[in-house]
Amino acid sequence: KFFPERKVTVIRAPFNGGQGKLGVELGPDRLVEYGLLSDIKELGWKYEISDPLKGTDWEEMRHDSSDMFDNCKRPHMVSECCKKIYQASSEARRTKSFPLTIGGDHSIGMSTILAFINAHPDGGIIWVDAHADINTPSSTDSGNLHGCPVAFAMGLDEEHWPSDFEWIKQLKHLVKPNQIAYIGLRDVDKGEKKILKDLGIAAFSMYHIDKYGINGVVKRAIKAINPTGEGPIHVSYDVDGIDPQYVAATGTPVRGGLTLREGLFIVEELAATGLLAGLDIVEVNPSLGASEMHMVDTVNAGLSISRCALGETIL
Ligand code: 6HN
Ligand code: MN
Ligand code: MN
Ligand code: MN
Repeated sequence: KFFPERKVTVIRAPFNGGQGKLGVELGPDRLVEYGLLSDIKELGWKYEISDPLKGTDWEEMRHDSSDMFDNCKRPHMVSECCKKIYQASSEARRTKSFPLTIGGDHSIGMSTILAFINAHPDGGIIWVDAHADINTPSSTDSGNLHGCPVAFAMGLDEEHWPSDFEWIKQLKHLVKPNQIAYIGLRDVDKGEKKILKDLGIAAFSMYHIDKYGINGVVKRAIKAINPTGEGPIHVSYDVDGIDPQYVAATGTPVRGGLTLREGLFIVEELAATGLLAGLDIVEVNPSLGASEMHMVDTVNAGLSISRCALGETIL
């Protein structure tokens, strides 16, 4: 409904600076190698490719050991990258193209959801993940910024931000607590639990999925962020929301997750309602997993998420 021209902008985000493991920067190439673009075409969408990080020496930046702030790792690298992805994502939105951002680690989620909210100030976000990614510079234990993107997009703990993130403070809109809902949580840090509770954020864990079923949870999540039932919804999809038995090649796997079908249902339902207005697929790390099969399964799960989001299973 929001994309009458059926055009997708595939935003490549081969980025690894938000966490410690190498290999996640290879996600975009693998997704394309295994058929992302032909899938898009076959589903009747046009596409263009945006490559905002091209030509920047991320390798070099990663090895700059002075890029630390308190215990936050690589804030300069993360911020510079996120700024570029923010611009690419805003540009896609300006041209009424569906932004499909492929990572890369989840730190980039701060830029895609900020671009979304600044284009649609009354929009809603569904964050599919085993983790809440809402640590602040003060609450993070690991110092990995892929555990913090939601806090940056919401402007939490601003007084302790590394100066690199000044650009976020200049934006017209930040994400408000009633604009985001989580699905799939099962590994949430103590400090994060307090933030979720204090702000009253709609957070559906695996417990709620067992209790209400995935259909019940998706309905409740949509209702929490989109009371009119008409506004656009952006999905930031960390593949580790799905159980590691289907998605093993990812940096921070947690057992007891969504089945592959539950994971796909989330985007199917949003495609069916016509509310889906953007998608990130992140944390595919082709270098992890115990075997080639784990890599292939994980990449294929990412491709299935993309196809379901673009309407494959709506007959
Ligand atoms: N992700 N809460 C942990 C941390 O380091 O802050 C894990 C974060 C995982 C982030 O999966 O996108
Ligand atoms: Mn800097
Ligand atoms: Mn995660
Ligand atoms: Mn995540």
